[in-house]
Amino acid sequence: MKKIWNIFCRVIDNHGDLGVCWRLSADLAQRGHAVRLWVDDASALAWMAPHGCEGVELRAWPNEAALQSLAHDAAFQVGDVVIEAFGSELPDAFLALMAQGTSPVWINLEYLSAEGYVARSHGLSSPVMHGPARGMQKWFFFPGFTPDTGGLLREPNLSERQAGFDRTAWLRTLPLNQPIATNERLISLFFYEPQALPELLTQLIQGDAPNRLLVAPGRPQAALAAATQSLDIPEAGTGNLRISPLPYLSQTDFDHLLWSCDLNFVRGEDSLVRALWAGRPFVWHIYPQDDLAHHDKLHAFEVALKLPMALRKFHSVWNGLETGPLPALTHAALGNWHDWSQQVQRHLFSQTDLTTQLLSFVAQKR
Ligand code: TRH
Repeated sequence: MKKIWNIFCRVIDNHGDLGVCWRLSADLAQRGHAVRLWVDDASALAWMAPHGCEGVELRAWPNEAALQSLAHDAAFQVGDVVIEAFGSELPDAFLALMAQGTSPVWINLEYLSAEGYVARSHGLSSPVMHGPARGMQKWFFFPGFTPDTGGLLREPNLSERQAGFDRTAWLRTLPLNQPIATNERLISLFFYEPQALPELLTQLIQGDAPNRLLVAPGRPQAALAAATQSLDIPEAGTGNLRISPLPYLSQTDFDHLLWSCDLNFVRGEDSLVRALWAGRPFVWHIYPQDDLAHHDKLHAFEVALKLPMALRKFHSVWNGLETGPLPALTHAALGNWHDWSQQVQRHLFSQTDLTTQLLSFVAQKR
């Protein structure tokens, strides 16, 4: 049955908070639900989702005046579900609206991790003892990589889209500074500022095949410019390395990029999941935390998905947990990582996706 969902998203930094919330909103809408996405900074949607999505209503994060007018609007109903993404803390006046009449199912959607606490905490609730939502329950929903967690976002038509994808035609649509040659190994770059970047470039310059880097805008392009400068090489590459900056792509085209490359460097949360669905070799730059909590998170991920040894080593160096050298990106290594990526893709595809699980969860709680 069609439900009304409210998803609350605060953009902390980077693009992952909005990226995940948008994907979830669009997935729910495509399954026939009505979604209000409340965001404090929706500017990145101009490139992430330039055409919007039918069924998703974009709303500004409600300020005092907006909340007052909602409270006086007899036609406004909170609806069936409220999702507080990543502990985004709902305004008190909205909590007061939720407490009126039949309360919605209130869910805190957490960050993705393979650590043990995820399965232990997934689906637990916490009763609210104070404030305008006193007496209500808040449920904790944890995405994860195993069936005892909330799973991963994967829209129902994903394999169909992948089966119908024309790589050559799509690559031709990219506005590149130099055309791609047929024998080039394509590598997408989306990361923060990995210290091993100059070492990677040096390795690719001397590599066993011509390499083309397709570099995402923002921090990746800035980090790459700093690295080429430190190595004193041209920005467009040298030796077996060619470098092409990319514009921001829509989420749909970002998927296409990951499906087209022989190796994807991804980061954060959402691009990691999309790299897993691509079934191609990838290296993850994990979001760094000041207390180094990301070290355990990376380790748990490596264990959960049984990364091949050389790929684990690559991740340790890439994420600054070990010093170099980076394992060589040879044809043989990439072939081995490719086989592993395909296995992981199949394995994760066999599990129930996050939105399907969320729908059953809400149906049980309401
Ligand atoms: O941008 P991120 O580093 O976001 C991070 C993580 O989510 C992290 O866990 C969180 O704590 C932090 O933000 C605040 O990486 P992520 O998660 O991959 O999000 C990037 C989004 O941007 C993803 O939805 C893909 C999208 N994207 C495009 O749609 N087009 C593009 O061209 C690019 C480069 C990205």
